[in-house]
Amino acid sequence: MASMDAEDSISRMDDHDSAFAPTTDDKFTFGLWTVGNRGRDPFGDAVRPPVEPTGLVRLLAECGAYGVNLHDDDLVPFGSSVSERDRIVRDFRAALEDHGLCVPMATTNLFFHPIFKDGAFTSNDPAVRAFALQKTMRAIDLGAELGAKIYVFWGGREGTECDACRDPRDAIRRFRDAIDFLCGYVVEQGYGMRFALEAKPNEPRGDIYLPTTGHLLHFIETLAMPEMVGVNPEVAHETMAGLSFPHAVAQALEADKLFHIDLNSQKVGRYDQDFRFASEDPKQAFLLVRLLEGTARAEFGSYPRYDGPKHFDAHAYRSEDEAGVRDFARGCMRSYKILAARAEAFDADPEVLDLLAANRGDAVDPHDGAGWSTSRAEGLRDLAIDVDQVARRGLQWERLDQLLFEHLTGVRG
Ligand code: GLT
Ligand code: MN
Ligand code: MN
Repeated sequence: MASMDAEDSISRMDDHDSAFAPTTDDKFTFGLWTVGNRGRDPFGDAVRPPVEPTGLVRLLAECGAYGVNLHDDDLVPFGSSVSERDRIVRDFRAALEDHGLCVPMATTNLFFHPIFKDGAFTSNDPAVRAFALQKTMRAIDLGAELGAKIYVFWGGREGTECDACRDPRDAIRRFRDAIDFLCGYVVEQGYGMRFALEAKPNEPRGDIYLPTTGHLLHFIETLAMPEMVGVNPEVAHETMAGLSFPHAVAQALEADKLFHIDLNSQKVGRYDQDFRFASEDPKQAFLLVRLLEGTARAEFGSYPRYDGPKHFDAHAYRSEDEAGVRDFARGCMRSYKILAARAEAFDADPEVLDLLAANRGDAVDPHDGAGWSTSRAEGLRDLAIDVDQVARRGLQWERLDQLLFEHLTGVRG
């Protein structure tokens, strides 16, 4: 009898585990710079040995990832000859093929080389701006060769410590000129790529221009080809700014601009921590996954599931060796899937549905949500609303939030 119980519990564990195993449909991706991160920080040297890009492809495939993203320099070291480049790309493509991984996103390293010490596209120096464009055109060619359909722009050095050095309007104008030019390049080459801009408020600069996803969403509308450009919000970056990440993502989704997403975890008020997904902020992560998976029943129908790649832009703690890097990568994907299951259960809970339905208030304006009309204005002028009665009503969001906690912790559902 005892052994039956043991067998049962093992098979239940297997079922449970396979429910959270990553599949191609999840589109989970990692950057070469994430699993390849060697743990160097401003105060200490690398703690892990370097791993070749082909080795990282193998590691990711073994962990169950769908794709791998890269900066130009992650794959082809800065200053490589054309023949070295071609050999590296050939070997990398062979590794992708062998392990069944794709490259959904590529980007340019416009922050590491000393030439970018005071910006790339926004630098005051025309030679720096020209070099940044030249490097990006080559990196876009590399991305296209590897099949990338999303191209990310993270302006890590596009900022300042000494604000008197340029008018921030010049920086914005120069950044616009660069993106407009590169949109033209992609169209002319016929690459069929879309751009995703990534905001960060500071680090490595004192202040970075266009510091949040909201700033970028407006900036995009001022571009020559706004339809080609969306955003790549990152959990850590919006959290560093003290803002709600799910709200930033919701605004991007609502505007049809969520082209890509960088998932990780972050404590408010710290340096860019890039921790394993959901490790620091399980409630925010739950709300984010709920939003991306579209489990919430919307008031006027339902919102679609986000279908793009889910990129873990994070890295293992500095305490880890290669086995720890695998724990980190598996943990990111597993936590996402656990939260997706929890969100599904929360949104199917009859008590949750009742609370949401019961606390919408009574319909009073027959044209609610219909925007402006003269007749609506006239109707609203004459509408009798029992202000005291409406104001008195308790909404039960305490109960709803407690239910969320209980689903999140697995106590319920
Ligand atoms: C860098 C940064 C990330 C960006 C990458 C893309 S590079 O690691 O911290 O947030 O997404 O350039
Ligand atoms: Mn990022
Ligand atoms: Mn980050």
